[in-house]
Amino acid sequence: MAETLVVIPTYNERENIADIVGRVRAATPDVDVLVVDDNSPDGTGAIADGLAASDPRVFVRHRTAKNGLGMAYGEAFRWALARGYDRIVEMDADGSHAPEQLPSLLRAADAGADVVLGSRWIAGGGVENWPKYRELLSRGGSGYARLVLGLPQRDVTGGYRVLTAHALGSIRLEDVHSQGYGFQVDMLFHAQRAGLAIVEVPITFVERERGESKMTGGIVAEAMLRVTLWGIGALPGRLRRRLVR
Ligand SMILES: Nc1nc2c(ncn2[C@@H]2O[C@H](COP(=O)(O)OP(=O)(O)O)[C@@H](O)[C@H]2O)c(=O)[nH]1
Ligand SMILES: [Mg+2]
Repeated sequence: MAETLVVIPTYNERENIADIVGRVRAATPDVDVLVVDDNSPDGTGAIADGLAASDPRVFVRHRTAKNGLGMAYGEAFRWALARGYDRIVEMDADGSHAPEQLPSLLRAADAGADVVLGSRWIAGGGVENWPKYRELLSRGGSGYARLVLGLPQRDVTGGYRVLTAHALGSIRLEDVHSQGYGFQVDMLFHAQRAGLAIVEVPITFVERERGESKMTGGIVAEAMLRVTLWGIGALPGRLRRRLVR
C-alpha cells in the first residue's frame, strides 16, 4: 500500500479546518494529514493541534509568519520525503477541493502518473459559485502560461494535485522560488521539463462558503511576471527543438 500524505496549508481558516480534516479522514481513511499553518492570527494552528491530539494520523507544522503557499508546501514536501511517504496531495483548506474526489486522483497515480492535476478545465471538470472574474482570471492565467511556457495541460494553476515521491525527487525544490500561487505553475513547469508523466483528472472546484480568500493582485502580478520571465528564458531551447524537428 502506498503511504499517502494530504498537505493542507492554512492561513486564517478557523471556520474550515476541522471540517476539511474530518472530510479527508472520512473519504480516505488510510491517508495521513499534515496541516501547515503560517501562525494564523485567528487561532487555526491551535485548532489543528487539537485535531492532531485526538487523531494519530493528523500532524501540524507551525511556521512563524505568512510566507506564501510556495514556502509552506516546500516545508511540507521536505517533511514528507524525510518520513518516507510515497505520495503527497496538495489540497486547500476551504472546501474548494472536495476530499470525496481524492480517490479518483489517487487512482490516476496508481495507474502510473507521477503528477496528477485536479483539472477544472477539461471535460467533466468545472467550478461552482465562482465569481465570473475569478473564472476568467483562472482560464486566462492558464491560457497565458500554456502559451508562454508551451505547457500542454489545460489547468496549470490549480492547487488540487497528487505528487509522487519520485516526482518530488526529480524536481529541484530549491529551484522553485515562487512565493504565491505562481508556485503551482512553477512546479508544473519543472515537472514537465523533468519528463514526468503528468495526468489531468476532472474536478469540481467549489468556492469557499466561510472565511476569506487570500488571493491578491500582488500574487497574480508575481505569477504573471515570473511566467513571462521563464517563457523568455525557455525560448532558445524551444526554438532549437523546433528547428531540429
Ligand atoms: N500556510 C499558508 N497557507 C496559505 C497562504 N495563503 C493561502 N493559504 C492557504 O491556501 C489555500 C488557498 O487559499 P485561498 O485563499 O482559498 O485561495 P483562492 O481559493 O485562490 O481564493 C487555503 O487553504 C489558504 O488558507 C500562506 O501564505 N500560507
Ligand atoms: Mg479558496
